Amino acid sequence: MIKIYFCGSIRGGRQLALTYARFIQMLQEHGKVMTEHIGDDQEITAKDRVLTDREIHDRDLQWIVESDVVVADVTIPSLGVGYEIGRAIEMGKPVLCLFKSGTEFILSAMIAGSKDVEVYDYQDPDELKETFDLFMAGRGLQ
Ligand code: 6IA
Repeated sequence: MIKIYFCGSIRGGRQLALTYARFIQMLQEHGKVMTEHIGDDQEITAKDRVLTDREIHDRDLQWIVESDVVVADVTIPSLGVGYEIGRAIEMGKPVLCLFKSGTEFILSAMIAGSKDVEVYDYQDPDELKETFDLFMAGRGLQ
């Protein structure tokens, strides 16, 4: 089973938490999602409040090392998500970025302009079902 690291904003803002939860559900059809908690506010506060920032950073980075692919919702600007994408690129991981159109947010040129990531716009998460199929299949991961 492939390992998928899903990135979504935490301290950057939680407005899209339900969208993250849907993406995680969809990705679970393809493999093990290392960061199931990103869609779940209660889980984040319950579990991660007992971890220090250093522990969160080191654990998450280790999960990226272990993952086959990284999928990031990049709609809400988040330092953590941007950092994870940069580290994943340096590790040579395939990175798929998802950007919700029609919001107040404008995607950073550092993501929109990177040749090392694929960016897909969506309005409803379910529109990206086929994209996930192709992305996973295209890398011979299924
Ligand atoms: O800068 P941000 O907080 O928005 O960064 C979010 C990204 O960093 C996510 O993709 C996560 O993988 C990672 N990350 C940041 N904070 C955490 C966290 N606990 N737990 C897991 N992953 C994290 C913070 C809990 C705290 C708000 C009580």
